[in-house]
Amino acid sequence: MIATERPDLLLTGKMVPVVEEGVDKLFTVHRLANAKDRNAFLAEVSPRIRAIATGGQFPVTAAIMEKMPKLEIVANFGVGYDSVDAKWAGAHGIVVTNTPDVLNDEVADTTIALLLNTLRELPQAEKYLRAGKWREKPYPLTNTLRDRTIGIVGMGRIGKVIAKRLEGFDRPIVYHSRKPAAGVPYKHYPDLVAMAKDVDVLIAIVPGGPATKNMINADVLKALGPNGVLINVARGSVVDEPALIEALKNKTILAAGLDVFAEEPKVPQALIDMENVVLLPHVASATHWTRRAMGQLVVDNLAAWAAGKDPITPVVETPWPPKKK
Ligand code: NAP
Ligand code: 8YV
Repeated sequence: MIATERPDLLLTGKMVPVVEEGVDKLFTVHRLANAKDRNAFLAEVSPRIRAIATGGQFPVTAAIMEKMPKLEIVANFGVGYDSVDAKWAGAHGIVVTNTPDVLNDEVADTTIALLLNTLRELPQAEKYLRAGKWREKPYPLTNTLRDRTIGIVGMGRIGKVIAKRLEGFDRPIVYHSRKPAAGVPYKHYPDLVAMAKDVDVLIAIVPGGPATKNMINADVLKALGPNGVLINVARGSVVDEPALIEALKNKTILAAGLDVFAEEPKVPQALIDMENVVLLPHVASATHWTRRAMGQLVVDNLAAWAAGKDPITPVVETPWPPKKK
């Protein structure tokens, strides 16, 4: 990029202030959120777009990118970039960046909170108190973490931090991933059903996308069994949602704590109506501190590219420097 030029950037939705303000300093920003007719807006700006800042609410598909012949970078707000067709981008010389590591602690904290809330029914108990029912009789006794083995599905950046926190609970920890993770002391299961048979808690923290779609299916839930608890902080697509609803209804498993859903922000009424679930609106990283850090990394990636430097956190599908278009 030429230093004095302000490249055209598409902002696909409303973002945290650090991104909104950061991109305004460097780019000519085209805000899709302000468009009355999104298709007409995209048709008009696409030929000029050289950079996209996006946050998962707008799928950055091959069809979108191929209308942008000048596109060079897609900066994703979030470590998971399953809403960006990174493979297509990589094959067309476009770099995709994400926001790894800066959210590990927050997501791990939320995962532990969701696990304990699911087992100890703390949201339900609070609702009970507010409804004045405590004056009638004590809240019933609940399940516990005390007698459980925990299986983590995904032992990457966040899975490792979750495991570190869980060590403080003195419970056995095992994990599933395609390859054993270097340097971790826990037992590795290459087979998810085999691990589900041996544990009482499954915590999902793998990427979304075709390779993990519905990997937690009816067979896995059956193997987890009637004392089993599923915690999903990964992506809704990782769990076969209808199979999960059936498993919760039929007591094939005991309970679930879910931060993510197949068709966000839609949550199946069947889940909302259930007592043995705790449901969160995709908030695992949603604090001012962490979202600011994620936003800063989006801006830093874009600024590095705009200054002709290497993007800071390119994803594996888009090696840097890029191949020619
Ligand atoms: P990461 O460092 O890339 O780790 C991913 C882990 O998943 C690795 O252990 C990987 O091991 C395993 N994995 C990948 N594909 C797999 C497959 N097909 N089968 C089994 N295991 C597989 O990613 P991270 O930074 O920990 O983030 C993980 C994901 O968490 C993100 O992609 C995002 O979707 C989700 N997330 C959600 C929230 C939220 O708000 N709820 C927040 C942050 C992240 P192998 O490659 O050896 O299989
Ligand atoms: C964000 C996430 O909520 O990083 C991720 O993969 O799922 C979350 O941290 C999301 O990306 C915001 O769009």
